[in-house]
Amino acid sequence: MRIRATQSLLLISACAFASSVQAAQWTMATPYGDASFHTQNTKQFAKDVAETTDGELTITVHSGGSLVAHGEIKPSVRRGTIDAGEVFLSVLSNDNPIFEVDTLPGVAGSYDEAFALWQATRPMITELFAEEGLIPLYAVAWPSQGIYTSEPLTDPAQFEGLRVRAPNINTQRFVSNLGGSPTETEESDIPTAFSTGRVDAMITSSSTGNAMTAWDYVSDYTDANLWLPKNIVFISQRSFDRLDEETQSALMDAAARAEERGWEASREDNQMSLEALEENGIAVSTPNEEVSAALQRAGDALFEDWRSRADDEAEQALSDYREQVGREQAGRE
Ligand code: PCA
Repeated sequence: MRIRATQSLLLISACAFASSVQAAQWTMATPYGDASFHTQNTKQFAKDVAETTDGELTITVHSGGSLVAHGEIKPSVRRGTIDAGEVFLSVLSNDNPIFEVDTLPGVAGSYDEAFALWQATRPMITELFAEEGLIPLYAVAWPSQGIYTSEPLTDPAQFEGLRVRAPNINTQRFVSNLGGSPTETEESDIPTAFSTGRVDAMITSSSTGNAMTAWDYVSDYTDANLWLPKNIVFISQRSFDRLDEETQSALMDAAARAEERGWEASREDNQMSLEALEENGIAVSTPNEEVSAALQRAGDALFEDWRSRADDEAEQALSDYREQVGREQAGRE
């Protein structure tokens, strides 16, 4: 009897040991800091995964570019150095113009349209990621992009020579089309870019303005509703294949919940951030007619440039989207 008890104890501890050996521990990198609702959502996703898999999969999220620089996140997941990553989707535009379709003015001007654009482009984006051994899990939009300046933006001539911080190549092109001088700067480098006098203005969202305490550097926010760009969260196919089926499906379920929660959080964060900007002395306004017309011209040129680079599949995804939301024109409405 005693011997049997000891044997079963041994058996139990052997099982516990085996399952702890099998439990997967993933590393994930995001360029955005803890003040961002994206990072908070992603950390919630990791928590959700750990809970719903009973610890079979734990994901440690390294935020603020602390582990891997933004440009290295996708290559690192591809190589298997890390298991998962989050990036600003449009920074991948050198790989394919479809990745920057969400940074074109006049394509999607509301959360509903931005979500429909994600649905229409998701199959193509998933295919392109699969070619690199990657699986997209979910994507979440930032609030719409606007312009931060250190004086009221009332005349398009103010763009002449203005050094504007932009988060991706397409936004840099947009700034050039306006006559400004663009600089690509990571979100986390915004305070330094302003305090060292490298930039005078920036294009980003209410959320990033708030998270980066824009009132320390600028006085005005022109809420121009330029576009609603997305972050995408993805994993390595190889890491995924090593999970058992139950864990895989818990992971995918948590990803679907993260997507839903993230879009909601984005709307809420937009409201909250606009209020925070105003409370801290930033004058928030919408563009006047002259500025609007200049933004429209710069946007049209940007769109033509995109078309000249996009392949048939990307064009098709865009026209599927347009058909779905009943939006014919490239122009802003
Ligand atoms: N914030 C990020 C991406 C878009 C946004 O609103 C940034 O400015 O870098």
